[in-house]
Amino acid sequence: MLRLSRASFFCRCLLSPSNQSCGVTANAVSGRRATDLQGVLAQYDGGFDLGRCKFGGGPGEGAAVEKKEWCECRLLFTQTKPAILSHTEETMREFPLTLTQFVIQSQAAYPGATGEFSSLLTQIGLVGKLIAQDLRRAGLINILGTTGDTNVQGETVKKLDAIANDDFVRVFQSSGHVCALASEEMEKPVFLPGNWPHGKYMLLFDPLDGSSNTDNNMPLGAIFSILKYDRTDRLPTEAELIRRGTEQVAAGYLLYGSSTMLVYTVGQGVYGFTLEPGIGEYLLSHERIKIPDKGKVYATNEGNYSKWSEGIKKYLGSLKVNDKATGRPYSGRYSGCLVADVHRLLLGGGIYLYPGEVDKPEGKLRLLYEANPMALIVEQAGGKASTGTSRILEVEAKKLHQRVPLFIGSRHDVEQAELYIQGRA
Ligand code: AFP
Repeated sequence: MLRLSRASFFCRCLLSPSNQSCGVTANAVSGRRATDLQGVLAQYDGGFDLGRCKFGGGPGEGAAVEKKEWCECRLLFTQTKPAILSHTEETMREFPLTLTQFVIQSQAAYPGATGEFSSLLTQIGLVGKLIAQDLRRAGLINILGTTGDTNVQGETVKKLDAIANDDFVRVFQSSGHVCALASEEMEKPVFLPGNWPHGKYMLLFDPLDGSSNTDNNMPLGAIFSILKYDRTDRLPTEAELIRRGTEQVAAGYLLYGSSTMLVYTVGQGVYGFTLEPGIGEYLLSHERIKIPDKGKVYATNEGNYSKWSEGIKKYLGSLKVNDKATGRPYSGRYSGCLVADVHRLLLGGGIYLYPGEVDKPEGKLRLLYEANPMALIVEQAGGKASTGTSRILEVEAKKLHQRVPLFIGSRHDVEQAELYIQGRA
């Protein structure tokens, strides 16, 4: 709670040629928040100068209105007596759409949509909340460190890897929407006869991306890729989960950083939602994310430099040249969590690269759980994702845990990397 002498509210007003003013009383405020506004005003023991109305959009302050027009307004109130106002009230504005509301609204564009997909996304959001809750308390309860096991990739399993994987499986076992699950942490897919034939989706996921960050309070993520399974005569087979990235019907990630975010695409742009912990809802915070065509940041584990091909070494060298005209040198930023690094690039541009090594040309990252979903997101945001020689989304998938080199980010930056790798620069 904090003491304020001024407060502001956002609202929508309908203006018309005969009424060009938004009005300065609560009664004149139209739009969704009118009731809230009156409710909030009623709580104050102070009077208000319902003063200035600033047009934030629409025709603009003082402009003539020729037809009926909606106008986003910011109303400024000056309190004449001190009162206690909560921070939420202070910042009250048009309430952003929740994830569910957004998906339902977008679904209206698809006449045949059943609502299953929106419910599936809500379940992913639920997994995110479960994991985020554990991560918030991880230093206080005994869930840091390793389980003592090694996964199918030959990597040490962190306790949180296992917990996150279990959360995905538990939630989707009883969701009804998914008939098969494949995870970076599970050698074999899990088929869910109880959800079939109703559940027509298949979910592939990396339950905890960047798990080397678990013990250091650094960012983590989860990545998901959604495929559709149309047959109704039998459950899918493992082979039917192994598809090209172009066949994904949706993809996204959860980012556990200073806030928890869910970012996804269904092939119609990229949308980001931030978890509002107070109400447990994901709210639309990043609409139609567009990646800049060129950035000034590169993200890579440069400790592997000596294992890379000459082309990749030359490309890295080119990013460090001091040349103001071409925006170089680039800054190096690497978190060890693909989700966090790609999220930074989506918003600010640049390139993430995890190349193959001379003795391990397939690289480290998993095609189906990491590269494909991130590639769909970045392409949908206007960027590019490449193996260095071809488009990630067109790579022929041959096995579930297949690895692939990855160059992903701003279009110009990825194209530059390709030139060096292919010996054309
Ligand atoms: P995990 O998903 O196994 O935790 O690996 C993380 C990751 O796949 C990706 O998120 C990182 O960018 C990359 O590997 C980090 O690998 P290095 O530790 O070799 O840099």
